[in-house]
Amino acid sequence: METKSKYKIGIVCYPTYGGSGVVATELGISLAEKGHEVHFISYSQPFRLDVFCENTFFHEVSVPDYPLFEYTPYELNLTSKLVDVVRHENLNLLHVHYAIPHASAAVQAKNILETYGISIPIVTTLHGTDITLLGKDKSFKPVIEYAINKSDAVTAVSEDLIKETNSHFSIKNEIMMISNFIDLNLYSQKIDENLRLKIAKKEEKILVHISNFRKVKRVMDVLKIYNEVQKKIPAKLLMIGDGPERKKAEQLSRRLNISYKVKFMGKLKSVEEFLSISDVFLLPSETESFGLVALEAMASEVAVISTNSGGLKEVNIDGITGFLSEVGDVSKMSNDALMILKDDDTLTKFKKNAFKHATKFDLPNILPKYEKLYQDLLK
Ligand code: GMT
Repeated sequence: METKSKYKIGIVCYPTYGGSGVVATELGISLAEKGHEVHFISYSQPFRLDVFCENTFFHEVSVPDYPLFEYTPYELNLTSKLVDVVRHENLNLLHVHYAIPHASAAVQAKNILETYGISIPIVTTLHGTDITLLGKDKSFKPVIEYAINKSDAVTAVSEDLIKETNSHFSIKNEIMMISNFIDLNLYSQKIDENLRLKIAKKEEKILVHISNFRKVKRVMDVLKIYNEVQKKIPAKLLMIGDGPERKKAEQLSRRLNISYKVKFMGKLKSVEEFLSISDVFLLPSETESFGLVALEAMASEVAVISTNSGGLKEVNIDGITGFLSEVGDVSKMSNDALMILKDDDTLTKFKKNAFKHATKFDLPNILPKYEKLYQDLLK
Protein backbone atom coordinates (compact mmCIF):
# COMPACT_ATOMS: atom_id res chain seq x y z
CA MET A 1 0.00 0.00 0.00
CA GLU A 2 1.46 3.31 -1.14
CA THR A 3 0.91 6.32 1.16
CA LYS A 4 0.36 9.68 -0.50
CA SER A 5 1.21 11.87 2.51
CA LYS A 6 4.83 12.78 3.01
CA TYR A 7 6.13 13.03 6.56
CA LYS A 8 9.03 14.47 8.48
CA ILE A 9 10.47 11.51 10.34
CA GLY A 10 13.20 11.43 12.98
CA ILE A 11 15.17 8.17 13.04
CA VAL A 12 17.29 7.35 16.08
CA CYS A 13 19.77 4.51 15.76
CA TYR A 14 23.22 3.23 16.59
CA PRO A 15 25.57 4.48 13.89
CA THR A 16 28.05 1.63 14.14
CA TYR A 17 28.32 -1.68 12.31
CA GLY A 18 25.46 -3.90 13.39
CA GLY A 19 22.09 -5.02 12.10
CA SER A 20 19.92 -2.48 13.88
CA GLY A 21 21.92 0.47 12.53
CA VAL A 22 21.93 -1.04 9.04
CA VAL A 23 18.16 -1.58 9.03
CA ALA A 24 17.45 1.90 10.44
CA THR A 25 19.71 3.58 7.89
CA GLU A 26 18.42 1.61 4.90
CA LEU A 27 14.86 2.31 6.05
CA GLY A 28 15.57 6.04 6.34
CA ILE A 29 17.22 6.21 2.92
CA SER A 30 14.33 4.35 1.29
CA LEU A 31 11.76 6.61 2.96
CA ALA A 32 13.71 9.65 1.75
CA GLU A 33 13.75 8.23 -1.77
CA LYS A 34 9.97 8.05 -1.57
CA GLY A 35 9.79 11.75 -0.75
CA HIS A 36 9.63 11.75 3.05
CA GLU A 37 12.03 14.03 4.92
CA VAL A 38 14.25 11.91 7.15
CA HIS A 39 16.31 13.24 10.06
CA PHE A 40 18.87 10.82 11.50
CA ILE A 41 19.76 11.53 15.11
CA SER A 42 22.78 9.73 16.54
CA TYR A 43 26.20 10.32 18.10
CA SER A 44 27.90 9.97 14.73
CA GLN A 45 26.94 9.61 11.11
CA PRO A 46 25.45 6.13 10.49
CA PHE A 47 28.08 4.19 8.56
CA ARG A 48 25.85 3.38 5.61
CA LEU A 49 24.82 7.04 5.27
CA ASP A 50 28.07 7.94 3.61
CA VAL A 51 26.70 9.05 0.26
CA PHE A 52 24.63 12.09 -0.48
CA CYS A 53 20.93 11.30 -0.24
CA GLU A 54 18.34 13.88 -1.01
CA ASN A 55 15.80 14.49 1.80
CA THR A 56 18.08 13.10 4.52
CA PHE A 57 19.61 15.12 7.32
CA PHE A 58 21.96 14.18 10.11
CA HIS A 59 21.90 15.67 13.61
CA GLU A 60 24.82 14.75 15.81
CA VAL A 61 24.26 14.25 19.52
CA SER A 62 27.30 15.73 21.17
CA VAL A 63 28.31 14.56 24.59
CA PRO A 64 30.28 17.26 26.44
CA ASP A 65 33.10 16.02 28.60
CA TYR A 66 32.30 17.41 32.06
CA PRO A 67 34.77 16.59 34.85
CA LEU A 68 32.03 16.05 37.44
CA PHE A 69 30.62 13.05 35.59
CA GLU A 70 32.32 9.75 36.04
CA TYR A 71 29.81 8.35 33.51
CA THR A 72 28.55 10.65 30.79
CA PRO A 73 24.74 10.74 30.71
CA TYR A 74 24.33 10.19 26.94
CA GLU A 75 20.60 9.58 27.31
CA LEU A 76 20.08 13.15 28.57
CA ASN A 77 22.02 14.63 25.66
CA LEU A 78 20.00 12.49 23.26
CA THR A 79 16.71 13.54 24.93
CA SER A 80 17.61 17.23 24.64
CA LYS A 81 18.64 16.76 21.02
CA LEU A 82 15.34 15.04 20.23
CA VAL A 83 13.39 17.91 21.78
CA ASP A 84 15.45 20.41 19.78
CA VAL A 85 15.15 18.60 16.44
CA VAL A 86 11.42 17.89 16.79
CA ARG A 87 10.71 21.53 17.65
CA HIS A 88 12.90 23.19 15.07
CA GLU A 89 12.48 20.79 12.17
CA ASN A 90 8.76 20.30 12.87
CA LEU A 91 9.01 16.52 12.84
CA ASN A 92 5.79 14.50 12.64
CA LEU A 93 7.06 11.28 14.18
CA LEU A 94 10.06 9.70 15.91
CA HIS A 95 11.09 6.17 14.98
CA VAL A 96 13.65 4.78 17.41
CA HIS A 97 15.64 1.61 16.82
CA TYR A 98 16.78 -0.31 19.88
CA ALA A 99 15.15 0.12 23.27
CA ILE A 100 18.18 1.26 25.24
CA PRO A 101 18.55 4.18 25.54
CA HIS A 102 16.72 5.29 22.42
CA ALA A 103 13.16 4.38 23.37
CA SER A 104 13.42 5.76 26.89
CA ALA A 105 15.05 8.98 25.64
CA ALA A 106 12.24 9.37 23.09
CA VAL A 107 9.54 8.85 25.74
CA GLN A 108 11.16 11.48 27.93
CA ALA A 109 11.49 13.86 24.96
CA LYS A 110 7.79 13.32 24.19
CA ASN A 111 6.91 14.33 27.77
CA ILE A 112 9.03 17.47 27.52
CA LEU A 113 7.57 18.35 24.12
CA GLU A 114 4.08 18.24 25.60
CA THR A 115 5.06 21.21 27.75
CA TYR A 116 5.62 23.10 24.48
CA GLY A 117 2.20 22.00 23.24
CA ILE A 118 3.72 19.50 20.80
CA SER A 119 2.43 15.98 20.56
CA ILE A 120 4.61 13.51 18.66
CA PRO A 121 4.06 9.77 18.22
CA ILE A 122 6.92 7.38 18.94
CA VAL A 123 7.53 4.14 17.10
CA THR A 124 9.97 1.78 18.79
CA THR A 125 11.55 -1.08 16.88
CA LEU A 126 13.03 -3.88 18.97
CA HIS A 127 16.04 -5.58 17.42
CA GLY A 128 17.03 -8.36 19.76
CA THR A 129 19.88 -7.85 22.13
CA ASP A 130 17.95 -4.95 23.72
CA ILE A 131 15.45 -7.63 24.79
CA THR A 132 17.26 -10.96 24.82
CA LEU A 133 20.47 -9.85 26.57
CA LEU A 134 20.12 -6.39 28.12
CA GLY A 135 16.43 -6.84 28.78
CA LYS A 136 17.15 -9.69 31.16
CA ASP A 137 19.44 -7.48 33.20
CA LYS A 138 17.59 -6.21 36.28
CA SER A 139 19.36 -2.87 36.04
CA PHE A 140 17.61 -2.11 32.74
CA LYS A 141 14.34 -4.04 32.90
CA PRO A 142 11.91 -1.46 34.42
CA VAL A 143 13.13 1.24 32.04
CA ILE A 144 12.80 -0.97 28.96
CA GLU A 145 9.34 -2.11 30.01
CA TYR A 146 8.21 1.47 30.63
CA ALA A 147 9.63 2.73 27.33
CA ILE A 148 7.93 -0.05 25.38
CA ASN A 149 4.60 0.54 27.11
CA LYS A 150 4.78 4.29 26.57
CA SER A 151 5.64 4.05 22.87
CA ASP A 152 2.74 4.74 20.53
CA ALA A 153 3.61 1.71 18.40
CA VAL A 154 6.11 -1.08 18.89
CA THR A 155 7.49 -3.33 16.19
CA ALA A 156 9.83 -6.30 16.42
CA VAL A 157 11.88 -7.84 13.64
CA SER A 158 10.66 -11.44 14.07
CA GLU A 159 7.79 -13.43 15.58
CA ASP A 160 10.28 -15.01 17.94
CA LEU A 161 11.33 -11.62 19.28
CA ILE A 162 7.69 -10.75 19.99
CA LYS A 163 7.37 -13.97 22.01
CA GLU A 164 10.61 -13.25 23.88
CA THR A 165 9.54 -9.69 24.66
CA ASN A 166 6.14 -10.77 25.96
CA SER A 167 7.67 -13.49 28.08
CA HIS A 168 10.22 -11.23 29.79
CA PHE A 169 8.19 -8.07 30.22
CA SER A 170 4.65 -7.03 31.09
CA ILE A 171 3.78 -5.47 27.79
CA LYS A 172 0.43 -3.70 27.49
CA ASN A 173 0.47 -2.75 23.82
CA GLU A 174 0.44 -5.15 20.91
CA ILE A 175 3.81 -5.63 19.24
CA MET A 176 3.65 -5.68 15.49
CA MET A 177 5.95 -7.91 13.46
CA ILE A 178 7.70 -6.06 10.66
CA SER A 179 10.56 -8.22 9.58
CA ASN A 180 13.96 -6.96 8.54
CA PHE A 181 14.50 -6.41 4.85
CA ILE A 182 17.17 -6.11 2.21
CA ASP A 183 17.35 -4.13 -0.98
CA LEU A 184 17.87 -6.94 -3.48
CA ASN A 185 19.26 -4.46 -6.00
CA LEU A 186 22.37 -4.13 -3.86
CA TYR A 187 23.26 -7.83 -4.06
CA SER A 188 24.72 -9.67 -6.97
CA GLN A 189 24.15 -13.31 -7.78
CA LYS A 190 26.94 -13.19 -10.36
CA ILE A 191 30.33 -14.49 -9.35
CA ASP A 192 33.30 -12.20 -9.93
CA GLU A 193 35.67 -14.96 -11.11
CA ASN A 194 38.76 -12.77 -10.77
CA LEU A 195 38.01 -11.97 -7.16
CA ARG A 196 37.11 -15.60 -6.47
CA LEU A 197 40.42 -16.80 -7.86
CA LYS A 198 42.28 -14.37 -5.62
CA ILE A 199 40.71 -16.09 -2.60
CA ALA A 200 40.39 -19.74 -3.59
CA LYS A 201 41.48 -22.18 -6.26
CA LYS A 202 38.87 -23.25 -8.80
CA GLU A 203 38.21 -26.57 -7.07
CA GLU A 204 37.97 -24.98 -3.59
CA LYS A 205 34.64 -24.01 -1.99
CA ILE A 206 34.31 -20.76 -0.02
CA LEU A 207 32.69 -20.66 3.42
CA VAL A 208 32.09 -17.30 5.03
CA HIS A 209 31.16 -15.80 8.39
CA ILE A 210 30.36 -12.15 9.10
CA SER A 211 29.72 -10.70 12.55
CA ASN A 212 30.86 -8.36 15.28
CA PHE A 213 32.74 -11.30 16.86
CA ARG A 214 30.86 -11.00 20.12
CA LYS A 215 30.60 -14.07 22.36
CA VAL A 216 26.98 -14.57 21.31
CA LYS A 217 28.16 -15.26 17.71
CA ARG A 218 30.17 -18.36 18.78
CA VAL A 219 32.97 -17.72 16.31
CA MET A 220 34.95 -20.68 17.72
CA ASP A 221 32.15 -22.92 16.41
CA VAL A 222 32.62 -21.33 12.99
CA LEU A 223 36.26 -22.45 12.97
CA LYS A 224 35.44 -25.91 14.30
CA ILE A 225 32.76 -26.43 11.64
CA TYR A 226 35.13 -25.27 8.91
CA ASN A 227 37.90 -27.48 10.30
CA GLU A 228 35.73 -30.58 9.82
CA VAL A 229 34.62 -29.49 6.35
CA GLN A 230 38.14 -28.82 5.04
CA LYS A 231 39.23 -32.31 6.12
CA LYS A 232 36.81 -33.76 3.53
CA ILE A 233 36.71 -31.19 0.72
CA PRO A 234 39.05 -28.42 -0.45
CA ALA A 235 37.73 -25.14 0.98
CA LYS A 236 38.66 -21.70 2.27
CA LEU A 237 37.06 -19.69 5.07
CA LEU A 238 36.50 -15.93 5.09
CA MET A 239 36.07 -14.35 8.53
CA ILE A 240 34.67 -10.84 8.04
CA GLY A 241 34.25 -8.40 10.94
CA ASP A 242 35.99 -7.67 14.16
CA GLY A 243 35.26 -7.73 17.86
CA PRO A 244 36.15 -9.15 21.26
CA GLU A 245 36.53 -12.80 20.18
CA ARG A 246 38.72 -12.19 17.13
CA LYS A 247 42.07 -12.72 18.83
CA LYS A 248 40.91 -15.98 20.40
CA ALA A 249 39.58 -17.10 17.04
CA GLU A 250 42.90 -16.37 15.33
CA GLN A 251 44.70 -18.38 18.01
CA LEU A 252 42.30 -21.30 17.55
CA SER A 253 42.83 -21.28 13.80
CA ARG A 254 46.59 -21.60 14.43
CA ARG A 255 46.08 -24.42 16.93
CA LEU A 256 43.86 -26.27 14.47
CA ASN A 257 46.54 -25.72 11.85
CA ILE A 258 44.11 -24.13 9.42
CA SER A 259 45.30 -20.52 9.66
CA TYR A 260 46.77 -20.63 6.13
CA LYS A 261 43.29 -21.39 4.78
CA VAL A 262 41.36 -18.90 6.95
CA LYS A 263 41.37 -15.25 6.01
CA PHE A 264 40.49 -12.78 8.78
CA MET A 265 39.47 -9.71 6.81
CA GLY A 266 38.43 -7.30 9.59
CA LYS A 267 35.57 -4.82 9.28
CA LEU A 268 34.54 -4.19 5.68
CA LYS A 269 32.23 -1.42 4.61
CA SER A 270 30.78 -3.46 1.82
CA VAL A 271 30.42 -7.21 2.11
CA GLU A 272 28.36 -7.83 -1.02
CA GLU A 273 31.27 -8.70 -3.33
CA PHE A 274 32.62 -11.29 -0.88
CA LEU A 275 29.20 -12.80 -0.34
CA SER A 276 28.68 -13.15 -4.07
CA ILE A 277 31.77 -15.40 -4.42
CA SER A 278 30.85 -17.56 -1.39
CA ASP A 279 29.07 -20.92 -1.23
CA VAL A 280 28.02 -21.42 2.39
CA PHE A 281 27.43 -18.90 5.17
CA LEU A 282 28.06 -20.05 8.75
CA LEU A 283 26.05 -18.47 11.60
CA PRO A 284 26.20 -20.68 14.72
CA SER A 285 24.94 -17.91 17.06
CA GLU A 286 23.74 -18.56 20.57
CA THR A 287 20.90 -16.13 20.03
CA GLU A 288 19.84 -14.12 17.01
CA SER A 289 16.55 -12.23 16.88
CA PHE A 290 16.61 -12.26 13.10
CA GLY A 291 20.06 -12.72 11.53
CA LEU A 292 20.09 -9.94 8.95
CA VAL A 293 23.51 -11.03 7.79
CA ALA A 294 22.17 -14.50 6.89
CA LEU A 295 19.52 -12.80 4.78
CA GLU A 296 22.21 -10.71 3.07
CA ALA A 297 24.05 -13.95 2.27
CA MET A 298 20.88 -15.52 0.88
CA ALA A 299 20.29 -12.46 -1.30
CA SER A 300 23.71 -13.22 -2.80
CA GLU A 301 22.70 -16.86 -3.47
CA VAL A 302 24.63 -18.31 -0.54
CA ALA A 303 23.27 -21.31 1.41
CA VAL A 304 23.13 -20.96 5.21
CA ILE A 305 24.22 -23.22 8.05
CA SER A 306 22.90 -21.76 11.27
CA THR A 307 21.52 -22.56 14.68
CA ASN A 308 17.77 -22.70 15.24
CA SER A 309 17.89 -20.00 17.90
CA GLY A 310 15.58 -16.97 18.01
CA GLY A 311 14.32 -15.68 14.70
CA LEU A 312 16.84 -17.60 12.57
CA LYS A 313 14.27 -20.25 11.74
CA GLU A 314 12.12 -17.54 10.14
CA VAL A 315 15.00 -16.64 7.83
CA ASN A 316 16.84 -19.91 7.14
CA ILE A 317 14.43 -22.68 6.15
CA ASP A 318 15.67 -26.09 7.29
CA GLY A 319 16.49 -28.40 4.39
CA ILE A 320 15.57 -25.76 1.80
CA THR A 321 17.80 -22.67 2.08
CA GLY A 322 20.32 -24.45 4.32
CA PHE A 323 20.12 -26.28 7.62
CA LEU A 324 19.31 -25.49 11.26
CA SER A 325 20.95 -27.08 14.33
CA GLU A 326 20.91 -26.84 18.08
CA VAL A 327 23.36 -24.30 19.51
CA GLY A 328 26.82 -25.87 19.79
CA ASP A 329 26.12 -28.93 17.62
CA VAL A 330 29.29 -28.48 15.60
CA SER A 331 29.22 -32.03 14.31
CA LYS A 332 25.74 -31.69 12.75
CA MET A 333 26.57 -28.26 11.34
CA SER A 334 29.72 -29.57 9.64
CA ASN A 335 27.90 -32.62 8.26
CA ASP A 336 25.13 -30.37 6.97
CA ALA A 337 27.67 -28.09 5.27
CA LEU A 338 29.28 -31.14 3.66
CA MET A 339 25.88 -32.35 2.52
CA ILE A 340 25.25 -28.99 0.76
CA LEU A 341 28.72 -28.97 -0.77
CA LYS A 342 28.78 -32.64 -1.80
CA ASP A 343 28.08 -31.96 -5.48
CA ASP A 344 27.39 -29.02 -7.77
CA ASP A 345 23.73 -29.85 -8.34
CA THR A 346 22.94 -29.95 -4.62
CA LEU A 347 24.86 -26.74 -3.99
CA THR A 348 23.09 -24.96 -6.84
CA LYS A 349 19.70 -26.13 -5.55
CA PHE A 350 20.36 -24.73 -2.05
CA LYS A 351 21.78 -21.49 -3.45
CA LYS A 352 18.75 -20.91 -5.70
CA ASN A 353 16.34 -21.72 -2.85
CA ALA A 354 18.19 -19.29 -0.57
CA PHE A 355 17.85 -16.51 -3.11
CA LYS A 356 14.19 -17.29 -3.73
CA HIS A 357 13.38 -17.11 -0.01
CA ALA A 358 15.34 -13.85 0.32
CA THR A 359 13.07 -12.21 -2.25
CA LYS A 360 10.23 -12.37 0.31
CA PHE A 361 12.19 -9.87 2.41
CA ASP A 362 12.85 -7.48 -0.45
CA LEU A 363 12.47 -3.81 0.44
CA PRO A 364 9.32 -3.14 -1.65
CA ASN A 365 7.53 -5.87 0.34
CA ILE A 366 8.40 -4.42 3.76
CA LEU A 367 8.68 -0.63 3.39
CA PRO A 368 4.92 -0.08 2.86
CA LYS A 369 4.29 -1.73 6.25
CA TYR A 370 6.26 1.01 8.00
CA GLU A 371 4.60 3.70 5.89
CA LYS A 372 1.17 2.33 6.75
CA LEU A 373 2.08 2.31 10.44
CA TYR A 374 3.18 5.96 10.27
CA GLN A 375 0.02 6.87 8.38
CA ASP A 376 -2.21 5.18 10.98
CA LEU A 377 -0.46 7.03 13.80
CA LEU A 378 -0.62 10.37 12.05
CA LYS A 379 -4.22 10.16 10.89
O1 GMT B 1 23.84 -9.09 16.40
C1 GMT B 1 24.39 -8.13 16.92
O2 GMT B 1 25.30 -8.28 17.72
C2 GMT B 1 23.99 -6.72 16.56
C3 GMT B 1 22.53 -6.48 16.83
C4 GMT B 1 22.19 -5.01 16.64
O3 GMT B 1 21.58 -4.49 17.55
O4 GMT B 1 22.47 -4.41 15.62
O5 GMT B 1 21.75 -7.25 15.94
C5 GMT B 1 20.41 -7.48 16.29
O6 GMT B 1 19.58 -6.76 15.39
C6 GMT B 1 19.67 -7.21 14.02
C7 GMT B 1 18.80 -6.31 13.17
O7 GMT B 1 17.46 -6.39 13.54
C8 GMT B 1 19.27 -8.69 13.92
O8 GMT B 1 19.39 -9.13 12.58
C9 GMT B 1 20.21 -9.52 14.82
O9 GMT B 1 19.77 -10.86 14.79
C10 GMT B 1 20.15 -9.00 16.24
N1 GMT B 1 21.18 -9.68 17.05
C11 GMT B 1 20.88 -10.54 18.03
O10 GMT B 1 19.74 -10.82 18.35
C12 GMT B 1 22.05 -11.17 18.71
